[in-house]
Amino acid sequence: MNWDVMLTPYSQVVEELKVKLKGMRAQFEHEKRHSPIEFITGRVKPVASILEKAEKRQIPLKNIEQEMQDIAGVRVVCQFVDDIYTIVHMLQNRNDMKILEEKDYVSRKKDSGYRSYHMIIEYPVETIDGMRVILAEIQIRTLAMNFWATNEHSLNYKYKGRIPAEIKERLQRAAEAAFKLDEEMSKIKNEVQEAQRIFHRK
Ligand code: 0O2
Ligand code: 0O2
Repeated sequence: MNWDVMLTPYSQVVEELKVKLKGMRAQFEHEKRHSPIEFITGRVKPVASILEKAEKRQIPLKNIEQEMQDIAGVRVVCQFVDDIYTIVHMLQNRNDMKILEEKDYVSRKKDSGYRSYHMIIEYPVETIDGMRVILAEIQIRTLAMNFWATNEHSLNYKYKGRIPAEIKERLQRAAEAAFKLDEEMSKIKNEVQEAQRIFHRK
């Protein structure tokens, strides 16, 4: 497989989605409204990770583009839990992507303690050989959820997916603490936003 050629449209998709999401943020800022988007990151899954996941899930290489949905991935990080659903609704109303699947791990966390809202989309991209429809994953989460997931991801990597029980327990507690933090911040959201508006005017 020529990975460079195969992955080119995927990086095009990641870049286009980042531009569009950043455009949404800029519009909120210009209108002096609270932006539900704090920042955006994106990546094309590295070839080694694609191969590893294909092996684990028993996906034949020829089916990868249909069956592996997160080769192109963008992550939208927000301040407040409400913002997640604001973004979800905005994405649901767009005409430039088709949502195939939604997983709400925000209201129902995974066993690991992971919280995030996932969307699998079909996104059309123009290539020199014509239009192609590419699968991509959008993850939407708060700063607190992101903090937790980033650390848990590193530990999973370190322990090759077999995190010791004691650390797992700590992660569960950390996940609860992150959730509490989101809840508390939601309660003072209006205060925080007013302060940010005043700060922005100056
Ligand atoms: P990119 O820009 O897509 O190549 P910005 O224009 O604000 O989105 P900038 O000015 O390039 O980004 O730099 P910044 O804000 O320092 O962020 C550098 C990268 O780190 C960006 O990813 C951010 O999305 C990401 N990032 C990670 N954590 C944070 C955070 O807590 N706050 C902010 N503002 N950014 C964070 P990209 O997409 O690779 O950058
Ligand atoms: P990477 O390294 O981030 O690319 P499922 O079949 O539902 O069990 P599936 O189809 O992979 O799993 O979808 P799911 O559960 O929505 O997860 C997709 C991605 O979400 C993962 O990609 C992770 O990025 C993130 N994710 C899911 N669960 C966890 C978790 O417990 N902890 C952390 N830190 N991230 C999680 P990859 O390909 O696994 O990994």
